[in-house]
Amino acid sequence: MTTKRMYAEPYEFEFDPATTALVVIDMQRDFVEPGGFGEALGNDVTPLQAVIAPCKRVLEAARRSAMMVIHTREGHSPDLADCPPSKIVRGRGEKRIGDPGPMGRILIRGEGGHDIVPELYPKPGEVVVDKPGKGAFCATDLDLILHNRGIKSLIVCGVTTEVCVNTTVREANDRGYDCVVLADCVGSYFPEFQRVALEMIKAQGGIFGWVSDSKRALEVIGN
Ligand code: C5J
Repeated sequence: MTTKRMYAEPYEFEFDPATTALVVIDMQRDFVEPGGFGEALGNDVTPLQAVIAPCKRVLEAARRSAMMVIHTREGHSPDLADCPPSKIVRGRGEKRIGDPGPMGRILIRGEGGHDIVPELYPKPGEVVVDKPGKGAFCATDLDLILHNRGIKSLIVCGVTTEVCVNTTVREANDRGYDCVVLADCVGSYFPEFQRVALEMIKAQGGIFGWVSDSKRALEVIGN
């Protein structure tokens, strides 16, 4: 066992790379690019694009060090059988899940918008978890996949900080995983939510986990 220590808040994040996975949450065109689900909900997607470059640096370091890499994608089957009706109507927007958009049907598996941005595209051998909800453990095999590989710690990147990142970290924490969230590798449409969502994770002695950043992570991953 090799113990590495990453500078983090509220205190150092200790992990063994052999039992750690990098989890890249929902870096899909539907959230990050114009014309997708994020924009259909009324958001300006440009703040999320800033996350791509630091995520890519961490992803490449994880690949070089042979760390387990998991990508998640939020979305639904074409018949919407796995989409709660409440999720479809929520927001009362003009464009809804399943409607046609410039990148195909919004948030539907197999459509262009549902796919991961080219810069962070999964390599063969990396796990891709398709999830119908915000949390990556809800109605997926993620816990089983992590258990089978002996994973105990998660380094978390992706979007959005207050929705799918926060939900997944909370789910993971309740299942006994130690999570560190890299602040510049997670993004929100709202600066205030970005700040508060990260505060919530590390508050009360790390009630849900730790917060660090890509620079600190790169200092220890693969070294
Ligand atoms: C949202 C997500 N924000 N991936 N999904 O609806 O955070």
